[in-house]
Amino acid sequence: MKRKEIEKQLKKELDKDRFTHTMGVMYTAAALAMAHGADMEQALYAGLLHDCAKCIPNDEKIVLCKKYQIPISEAEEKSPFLLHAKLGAYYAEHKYAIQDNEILHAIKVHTTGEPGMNTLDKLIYIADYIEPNRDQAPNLTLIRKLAFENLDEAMKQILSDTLHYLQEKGGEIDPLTAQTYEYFHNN
Ligand code: DGI
Ligand code: FE
Ligand code: FE
Repeated sequence: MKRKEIEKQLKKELDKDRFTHTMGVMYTAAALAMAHGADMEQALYAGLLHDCAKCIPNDEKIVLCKKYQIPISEAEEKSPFLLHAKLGAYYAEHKYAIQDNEILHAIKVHTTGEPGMNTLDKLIYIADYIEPNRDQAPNLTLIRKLAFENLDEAMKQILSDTLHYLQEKGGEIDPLTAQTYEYFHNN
């Protein structure tokens, strides 16, 4: 589907704040692609679709993953909201007819990250965290600057802050999040 058509559809499927966030991620990802010489079209599509499954109720996410034979990890069973990433990649492919596997992969790993993430994966992960409507996270001014200078340094800082946040609020840490932290801090 064309970007404008997808946008129109998402405006109906997402709540107002989520749609505003989505547009913020789309344009921030595009700006990051410009800064780092990456493919802007891929960044726009992945940014636009990254949270397309976010507004489905959690119990329904589990039902839908089973229906589409999307594997549910132990961490996702405990924190079903995490499934919006995998389910989002599924919808991007099957509902929004995205055939580019790199776009689908960036959507799939946008919440936990993954060791060995490629440039597009990082652009989306970072854009999701720094888009202009975000205002809760610590170090946002620093991370926004880092993001346009060095993607790996921005990844490091976001992963440190995310792990601290999860430890403080007692959130279940998905092993993938911990492995991604290790990957960026030991390479
Ligand atoms: O969907 P968004 O809110 O735009 O952003 P997201 O998909 O990156 O989700 C952000 C939330 O995910 C944030 O509150 C931190 C949380 N998160 C990231 N890694 C993990 C995690 N939550 C749990 N429980 N476990 C994780 O490993
Ligand atoms: Fe998300
Ligand atoms: Fe998001």
